[in-house]
Amino acid sequence: MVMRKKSPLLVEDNKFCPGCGHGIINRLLAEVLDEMGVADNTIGVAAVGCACLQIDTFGIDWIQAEHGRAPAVATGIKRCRPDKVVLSYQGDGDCLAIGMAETIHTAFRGENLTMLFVNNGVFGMTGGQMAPTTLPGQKTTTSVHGRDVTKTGNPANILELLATFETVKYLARGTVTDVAGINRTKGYIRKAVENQIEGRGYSFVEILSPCPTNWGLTPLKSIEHIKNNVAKVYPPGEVLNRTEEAK
Ligand SMILES: Cc1ncc(C[n+]2csc(CCOP(=O)(O)OP(=O)(O)O)c2C)c(N)n1
Ligand code: SF4
Repeated sequence: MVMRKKSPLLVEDNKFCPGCGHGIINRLLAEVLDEMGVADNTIGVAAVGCACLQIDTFGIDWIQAEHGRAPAVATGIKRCRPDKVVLSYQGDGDCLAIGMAETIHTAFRGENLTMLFVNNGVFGMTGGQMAPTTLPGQKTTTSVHGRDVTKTGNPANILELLATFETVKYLARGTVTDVAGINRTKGYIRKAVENQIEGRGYSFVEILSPCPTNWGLTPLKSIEHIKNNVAKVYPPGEVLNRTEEAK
């Protein structure tokens, strides 16, 4: 087996639970920024939750935004410093619950930004509460009998919604469940960063990610759960690419 060397941007071991998808996604983002030679010129806007645990271990400049406010903070930074690569990194509780307004309005405005959205179906750090992305029937600490869609609605599909905005230029959904999926996800992240550098406008990449700790599953069972259940509700792939017309 050939082991790939870790990106020099990952300056310390990460703080995520074993089997957590954030660690893989961190590595992909680090590889992309490193390979593109833009790490020194990048500002990451971290959210709250486990989605912010990389601020000490991932060697780019980070700022942490209040819960849900990452797209607004990223907008301010990018407008003041258009020469910087600015990206946000959010979980689903952050991006689609408390921060839905910021997510929508940043897309409406078509900011020239790269938004990364880690969908693990729960509020991870605070104990696995139901999120807008929780699957129908999924048990969480706030839906102990399983999510009842007659009371809480269906899982939010943000890519379907954003695809209706003409200001949005690039949308993709990746997975981290196997090597092919991980490689495709890296390609989506790279495209989303390239789009910003080329001034093509708003790019948003969702990544389906395991949270074994709150799902009560082993890391391997968590991967199977994504393949067999989560990916059926949230099909992976490139959803929208208007970057040709944006050139
Ligand atoms: C205004 C505010 N409300 C609530 C919290 C508590 N809080 C911290 S992390 C978190 C959960 C975040 O979940 P998610 O965005 O899905 O990220 P994950 O932990 O799953 O990566 C919450 C509710 C907070 N920090 N600030
Ligand atoms: S609680 Fe879940 S999202 Fe947070 S680090 Fe652990 S596995 Fe990852």
